[in-house]
Amino acid sequence: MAEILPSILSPADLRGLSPEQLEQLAAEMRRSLCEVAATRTAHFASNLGVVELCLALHRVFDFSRDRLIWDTGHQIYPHKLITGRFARFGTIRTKGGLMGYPNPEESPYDLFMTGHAGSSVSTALGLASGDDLCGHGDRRSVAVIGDGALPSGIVFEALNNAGFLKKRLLVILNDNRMSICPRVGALAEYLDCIRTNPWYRGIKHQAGEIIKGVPMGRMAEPEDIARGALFLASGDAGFVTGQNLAVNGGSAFL
Ligand SMILES: Cc1ncc(C[n+]2csc(CCOP(=O)(O)OP(=O)(O)O)c2C)c(N)n1
Repeated sequence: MAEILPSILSPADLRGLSPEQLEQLAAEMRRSLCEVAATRTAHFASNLGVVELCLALHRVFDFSRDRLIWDTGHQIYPHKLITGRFARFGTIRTKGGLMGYPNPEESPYDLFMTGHAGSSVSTALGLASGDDLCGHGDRRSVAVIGDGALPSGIVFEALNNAGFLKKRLLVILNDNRMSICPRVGALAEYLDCIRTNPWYRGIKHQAGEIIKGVPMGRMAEPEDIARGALFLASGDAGFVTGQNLAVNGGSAFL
């Protein structure tokens, strides 16, 4: 029986939760996902893999003003659970029920109806550009994209454009080594290369050791936190685009 999840009517309700409560909430969200997947065909693994990421994003940003685009949109269930749709969550992917993808008619936290892979980066970049033009430069724009969608041509066009325009844009790569099937290709090999690079592994281990010594509640393993922090810390010297690209190995970071 979920105790915390029913009380999360909007992401603002996450703010008062302790690390332990957040951990419990993540478990309750996973249970809800399992209950749905037990009764119908639904996207499952991709949703289980972004529960902590979703909580972290909604804690750090205020998406009633900031912009969040989930690439493709098939991993949006945790986001739906904490943006006022828990009570109707049992109707997802049924006639007349919640959509299995973003739907602006359901919530102001879903900015566009999507389903095709690869459009998140250009959309988030467009939103950041529009916000700048309208004098809302304080709004942050975030795209979350999987390693399966990343090699899309339009993503590379958008990254190219983003590096040139130098907008305030955060692109989070959810690298779980899976697309619809195990991912293949040169970019996949490149990502594996980064992950196994001795320099990167060494510095991640060292940063993890430092984090272990810090007395604080955590939702993730110290090395996972270190991985997220390392890429977030890369700042303007960023990884691919000249912006920030955070790499998440499919589990929690921040
Ligand atoms: C243009 C387009 N081509 C193919 C698909 C089918 N498709 C659905 S999800 C997905 C990618 C899934 O992999 P990834 O982006 O790594 O996300 P994950 O499920 O691993 O979180 C694809 C190719 C699609 N939605 N749109």
